[in-house]
Amino acid sequence: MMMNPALHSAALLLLLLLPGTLTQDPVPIDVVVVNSQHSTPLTYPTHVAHRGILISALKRLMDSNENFKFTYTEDPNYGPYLKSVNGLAGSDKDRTYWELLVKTPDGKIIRPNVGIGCYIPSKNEKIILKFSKW
Ligand code: B12
Repeated sequence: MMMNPALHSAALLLLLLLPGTLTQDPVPIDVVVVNSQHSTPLTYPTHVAHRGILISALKRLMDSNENFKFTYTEDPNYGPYLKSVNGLAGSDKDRTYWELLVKTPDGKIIRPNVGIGCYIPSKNEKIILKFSKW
């Protein structure tokens, strides 16, 4: 049986478009470390896979840049908890922690309601790791 010509060209178009839809470009982001003890924030340009989670970008950044390091603990309910950045750890005694903030390209600062294991960064976001008090 012959294929309908319109269907045939639609199928052909789909085949041509498929590689582009299957492979997605990495998403560029900045990781910004803010610690009031340092006057200027440190900015690390990096990237995350399309729809990838923040912790994977932080791990890749740590592997590729000796000036960035972080540690985390595993919470039984909420997953990875960001414990230290560049050698400075949050402490229950001092009521300090690394707060996760995000500056979107339009300049808004949001405080995600999930941690580094769940947050999915979008293109050109500044991921702010801010040493804070609670
Ligand atoms: C108090 C609290 C905090 C305090 C904890 C201080 C302390 N050591 O006691 C501080 C201010 C540090 C905090 C921080 C954050 N929190 Co909080 N926190 C809570 C809250 C209100 C109560 C937790 C509690 O004391 N439970 C009672 C104790 C007995 O149980 P527990 O299991 O031992 O509690 C521990 C965990 O909850 C852990 N914890 C607290 N927050 C978070 C967040 C993440 C991602 C992880 C892995 C662990 C964790 O700290 C508690 C004490 O050790 C809950 C909401 C709720 N009502 O449960 C949100 C909650 C757990 N936090 C939440 C979030 C999102 C955060 C932040 C990511 C916010 C941000 N954008 O910065 C950060 C963590 C950043 C990081 N460093 O990884 C979310 C987690 C949701 C999710 N699926 O990821 C919750 C559910 C609130 C919400 N938005 O709905 N948090």
